[in-house]
Amino acid sequence: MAIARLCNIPHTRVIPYRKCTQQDGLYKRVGIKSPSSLHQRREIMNSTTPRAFRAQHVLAATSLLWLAGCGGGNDAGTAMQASTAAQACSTLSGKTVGGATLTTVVVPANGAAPTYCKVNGTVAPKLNFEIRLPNAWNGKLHYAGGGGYNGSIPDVAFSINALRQGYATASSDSGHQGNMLDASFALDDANAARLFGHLSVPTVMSTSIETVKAAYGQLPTKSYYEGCSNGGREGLMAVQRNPTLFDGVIARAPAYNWVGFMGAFNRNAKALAAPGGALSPAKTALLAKSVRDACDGLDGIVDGLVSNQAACTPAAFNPASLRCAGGADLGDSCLSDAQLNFVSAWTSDAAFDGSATYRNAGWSLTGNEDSPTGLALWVTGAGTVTNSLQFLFQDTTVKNYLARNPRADSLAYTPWDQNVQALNNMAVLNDATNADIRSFANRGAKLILWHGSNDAALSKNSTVEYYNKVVTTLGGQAAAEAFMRFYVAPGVDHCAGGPGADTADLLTALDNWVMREAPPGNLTAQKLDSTTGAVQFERPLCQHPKYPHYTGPANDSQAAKLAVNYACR
Ligand SMILES: [Ca+2]
Repeated sequence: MAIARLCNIPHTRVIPYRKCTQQDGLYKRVGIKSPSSLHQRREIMNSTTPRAFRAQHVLAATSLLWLAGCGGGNDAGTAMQASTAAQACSTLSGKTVGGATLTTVVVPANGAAPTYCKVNGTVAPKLNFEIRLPNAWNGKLHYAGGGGYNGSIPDVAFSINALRQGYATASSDSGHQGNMLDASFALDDANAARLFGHLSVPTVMSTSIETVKAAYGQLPTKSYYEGCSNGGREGLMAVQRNPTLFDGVIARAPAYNWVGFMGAFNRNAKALAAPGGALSPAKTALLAKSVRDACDGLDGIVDGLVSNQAACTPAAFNPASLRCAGGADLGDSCLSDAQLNFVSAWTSDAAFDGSATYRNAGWSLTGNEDSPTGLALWVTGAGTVTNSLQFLFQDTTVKNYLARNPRADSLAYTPWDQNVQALNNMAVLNDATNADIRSFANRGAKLILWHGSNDAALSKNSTVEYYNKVVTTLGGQAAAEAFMRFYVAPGVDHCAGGPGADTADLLTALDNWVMREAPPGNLTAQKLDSTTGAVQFERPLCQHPKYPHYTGPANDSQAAKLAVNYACR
């Protein structure tokens, strides 16, 4: 899921840019209270990088392989070879590729965004795509995935990093038009539901490959994908169902277990909606501080980040220690039994009838529950659960996939697995839970997983589960490491933001792996100033299950900012 779509910034954002405008768009469109009224807006905006700068750091990525039999405009591939964006636009204007008539416009350089040729078209009946062609093509194709329930073409911000490196980049609205929180397309448009679930990426890839060939006279040499949230799911879906489509995939915070996490969203919302269950910002701050007090130093430095999350066990911090005397709500210094019931639901696994894959791993306590783009935005609604994104996502899912009734009350839809056939139908469309990805691995393709440890939208622990299942299915760690990496970014929120270091160039790491057989090891992540783009601090981006442990001099704030003073343990 991703916030991005609302402000027309794909959710896939790469580690670096932000939700800035996204948040604005989100709240506007959904009509819920803006973070400003929740005392969050300033912090959200502060955590955002300017658009131009943002673009510079996008990770996105993608690219493609040809899908034989798809698309196929009869004049594709016959064009003159373009060498600049203007020439590409001239070559492609008015052409028909895969049945889609192309319109083109040269978009001049703007800030960090280079000049590019913007190519638009529609695969009938209404799958809108956009392909961006740089001035100097590097021969490769990049695909930037969507966010939430999609519904609009991801903003160019998610393609700028790739464009600057010379990639042709592609994106789509996945076959319906609307806001990212609205699944009504799935109620009565089976084709749109299939496109959203798993068909839009291979369809658009086919058209994109033909378009690239028409522009440059040759097929892309490599194709990469990158997406976050639903975009991460789309990437894993391609790995599982179209294993020849990409040479490399970056799946960040993947929403791969759609049935399971939507069920967990429903359970979280019910716990918060129960009498006395609402969690106010003050209570959330109490919880976060209590976790930090117990666990911040377990990674060698008290820096506001609980990087050694695995050590922050109930023995180190037990939420029950915050219980109000007698269990009733006695104010901001304690949690009532109803509020502790929510914490229990939040942190425990959920499993549903119908399949062993209909499950969700509970969220860890992180010490950063008070991040403005964390629990308040996604789960508690700052005390009003119906304002939260989890509530809104599960609500539209109940209405349009499960109850199939636009007037259904999602909080009264109990239990979540009352209609296993409905769960099965949604899983066939949207679940990317298959861990047998040998077809992808055996071709030599590469997969990079990434998840922020303070992700309040999608549980990092669910990605851990998928990673572990793949390791088991592929026959062990060595076989898995031959084609897969998994990085966890401490203190980073959903896709980006939060107090942790959220910026890393995964696209370059992937490309070096694919092109030069240089497997990525531990990487370096940065936290950038939202205004100037200056590096505020850095941390190692460790391969799971390692975390960055401080090894530098004590009480040295400058040393604490440098990745070299941490070791992945
Ligand atoms: Ca720490």
